[in-house]
Amino acid sequence: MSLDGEYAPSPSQWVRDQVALYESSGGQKGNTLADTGLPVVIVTTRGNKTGKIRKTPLMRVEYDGDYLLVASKGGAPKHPVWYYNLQADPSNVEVQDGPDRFPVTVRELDGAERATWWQRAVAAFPPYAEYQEKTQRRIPIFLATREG
Ligand code: F42
Repeated sequence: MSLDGEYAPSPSQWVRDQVALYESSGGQKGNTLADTGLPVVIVTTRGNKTGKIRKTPLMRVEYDGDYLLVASKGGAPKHPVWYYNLQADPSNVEVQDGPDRFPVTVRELDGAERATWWQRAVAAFPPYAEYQEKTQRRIPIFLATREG
């Protein structure tokens, strides 16, 4: 499967603006979260209902070459819908980290592995802990490993 096709920008203006700046600058601009200065990656998926290309900025959580995708959505009561895109097609996902863009395969984490990676996520972006406090749902996290 590929990730060619019609790009459908986010309905959130600040999100689609960040994606546009990130991509147009080759990852040199728009690569941090506003006033935090903390690094951001762009995750590309295929919409599991429309088949359109979706691009989602996420906080950069990286360890030993692997990345973690945290479906926090600020602690909202429902998962972000990109969660369902990952579930539907876990081996058809791309990550852009600064200038580097590469295909990954994702899998949702559970158990001890999840606990280890959740610590790494909170270390990279402490508000994740507050978001989890804020919602009854368990925030899903996906390990993204490079292909090949
Ligand atoms: N969100 C996080 O969850 N975690 C983060 O670490 C994070 C960091 C971050 C940093 C910078 C920034 O600018 C944004 C950041 N966000 C972070 C917000 C993130 O980029 C998303 O905006 C947020 O997680 C919500 O994701 P969402 O996929 O729920 O977005 C909605 C608003 C959306 O785009 N909806 C579209 C629409 O038209 O309403 C549909 C999107 C879609 O994928 N549709 C699928 C399709 O088939 O096309 C169907 C999906 C389905 O099954 O319903």
